[in-house]
Amino acid sequence: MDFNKYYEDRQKLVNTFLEKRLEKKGISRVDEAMAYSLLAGGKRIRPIILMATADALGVSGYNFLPVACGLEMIHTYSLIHDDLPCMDDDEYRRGRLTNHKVFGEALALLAGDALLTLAFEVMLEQKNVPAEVLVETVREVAMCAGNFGMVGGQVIDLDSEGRQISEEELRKLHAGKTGALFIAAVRSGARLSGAASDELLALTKFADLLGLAFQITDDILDVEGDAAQMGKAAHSDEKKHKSTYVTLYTLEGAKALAQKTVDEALGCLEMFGENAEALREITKMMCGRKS
Ligand code: GRG
Repeated sequence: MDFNKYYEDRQKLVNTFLEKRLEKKGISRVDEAMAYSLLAGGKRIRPIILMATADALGVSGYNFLPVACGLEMIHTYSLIHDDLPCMDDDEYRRGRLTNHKVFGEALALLAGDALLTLAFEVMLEQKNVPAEVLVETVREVAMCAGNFGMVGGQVIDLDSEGRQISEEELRKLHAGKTGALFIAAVRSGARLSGAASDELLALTKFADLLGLAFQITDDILDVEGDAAQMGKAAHSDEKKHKSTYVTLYTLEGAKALAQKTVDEALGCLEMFGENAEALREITKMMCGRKS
């Protein structure tokens, strides 16, 4: 398959959907702050994973843009809040100044809140799926985004600053902070496509391993990127005294673990045959693998 074209086509569709949806204005200037971050590029990985999961089940992922784009709104809200001074205090995101640097802290906070709530409005605009399937899908997305998932993981992250944590804690941290939205993307795509229970099970395992492999790769790239830039192996998370897969296993150990995890993730897709080609390519792209 021409994966670059596959990815670009879907990226364009997501961008167009998001732009159009934001044309419907609210009653205040918060709309500008929402659009600033939501339309600032971004790889759109989560919505594309949702669509590729539907494709793996033989259903066109194009059908599920509202739910897919809702996930991107939730992701963008989390980035805006994560960048705030009370969290990571970042200056740049997606190649431009962070939301609070441009609009101030109060408006950035509210832009994140409004994106989170708009996400649920947009997801519930999804047509052509049975109401009970949509309700269950959106309920699961909510769970993945909140204290059982992304927010919970972020809090574990805050609590782990300045100390080494165990592998178990690190796994829980990332399973929540990063992994939960990947699980939401895959399970939403699967549910909306009418997946059978064995398919849902295999895809959930795949999503869990994908999130883990993505995080290990991110930790490796963080070290290698900083080492290349500064000629030494002290990287940003290490400087903040955070535990990473590299601090836990060494660089070589983390690379071996990443490879094993990617292989296991790809193994979960075997039952879907050729239809899962896009999901395989996405996995390799996210985990820096050539083949
Ligand atoms: C504030 C509730 C709350 C949660 C924050 C997403 C997050 C949780 C923190 C962001 C910091 C971070 C590095 C998280 C790990 C996940 C990750 C690599 C996010 C970036 O996602 P990409 O690569 O970014 O998909 P784009 O910009 O392409 O969408």
